[in-house]
Amino acid sequence: MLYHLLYPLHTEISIFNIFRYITFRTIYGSLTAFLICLVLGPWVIRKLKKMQIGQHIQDDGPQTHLGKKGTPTMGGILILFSITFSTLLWANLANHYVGIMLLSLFLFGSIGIIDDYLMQVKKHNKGLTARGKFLLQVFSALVISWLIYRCPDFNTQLTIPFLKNITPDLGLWYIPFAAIVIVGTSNAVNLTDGLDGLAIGPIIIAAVAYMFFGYVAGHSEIAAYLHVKHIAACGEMAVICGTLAGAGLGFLWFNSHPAQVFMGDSGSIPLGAILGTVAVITKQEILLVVVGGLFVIEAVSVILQVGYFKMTKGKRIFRMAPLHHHFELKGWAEPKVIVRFWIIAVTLALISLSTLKIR
Ligand code: 57M
Repeated sequence: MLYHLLYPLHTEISIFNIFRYITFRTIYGSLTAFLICLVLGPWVIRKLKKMQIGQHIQDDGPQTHLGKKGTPTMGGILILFSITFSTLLWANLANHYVGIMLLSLFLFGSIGIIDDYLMQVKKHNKGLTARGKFLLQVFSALVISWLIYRCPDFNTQLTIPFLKNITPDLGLWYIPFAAIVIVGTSNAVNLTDGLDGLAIGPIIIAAVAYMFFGYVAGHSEIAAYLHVKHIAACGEMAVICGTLAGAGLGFLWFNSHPAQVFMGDSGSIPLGAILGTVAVITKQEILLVVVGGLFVIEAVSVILQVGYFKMTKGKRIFRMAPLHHHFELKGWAEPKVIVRFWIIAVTLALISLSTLKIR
């Protein structure tokens, strides 16, 4: 909004020229989202407590989690509001990719909110059924992928990390491929969200990495220098990733151990989905396996554990899946697991950024 309201005035008031710059809008977009979370956080937590939206803790998990009973959940709505408000304020709303990102946030946010609402407010045992939730995610992801596919400046070639000359063209198959990326990331983030700050930390880290990818792809000279496909409209992804990182930091203020609030499905499902969406738009879809490598590790630990458990009728590879529970049961203190997982996420993000140069 500020871009549309103030930038046109730059011919009379030259300082408004600054609203043209993506770097400026990214920084202030992230600060705005951060401040909204920080200021509204205590009020939202009080409201959630008043509405008795408190986490039920399963007693089959690590015993240390029993003390978390009643911690308000659904804090994701605070993140969703901050990202949306800040994006509306700082992004170029005429940019088609900005619209698609907001739609992705809305569709997946609605799935998460409905799930939490049924579980927390209606006290409906497990919220949406796993099948119902999955079908809604697939449908939403197909809509988003189709919209991206239709964008005139979007191509359906894959970017293979480290190999700049190999770019297989998926054509129409790009739509189901992109949908798998989006649904997969949404669910992997959801599985990771099981310790204080464990999911939001790597989300912030991945958002910062994609902020760079979006900026580079959107800048004709830098893109040419790094041999990255130039997509002018992609630059605005930096602004949105900035709002995601800022909102994430603001939420972490309250979600850091010992957490005063959990994000719930209202947070984990849409945040994973918009990471998947931005990876597709910036044409760094496959690299998401590295950028969000921590989410992949957590999801793979569940697949292996469940598969092995079924095959062997009750035997386990890990003490408990997802992997963070394994380390907890080995006796690591919760903050140690969290910070070590963050360290892995930062390392993976750095490796992924190096692909801009090594190719
Ligand atoms: C949701 N939810 C957390 C919170 C958060 C197939 C199976 C592996 C699925 C998996 C599962 O259900 N995962 C998805 C995980 C829960 O957090 C809530 O859920 C939201 C995210 N959707 O925002 O609202 C608990 O996590 C803890 N938490 C924190 N801090 C946070 O900031 O401490 C969350 C956020 C919260 C809180 O304790 O209550 C969760 O873990 O339930 N299932 C599992 O993860 C279960 N694993 C399991 O059964 N493993 C089996 C295999 C064979 C399937 C095994 O390894 O033996 C574990 N979860 C629980 N008990 N609660 C283990 C058993």
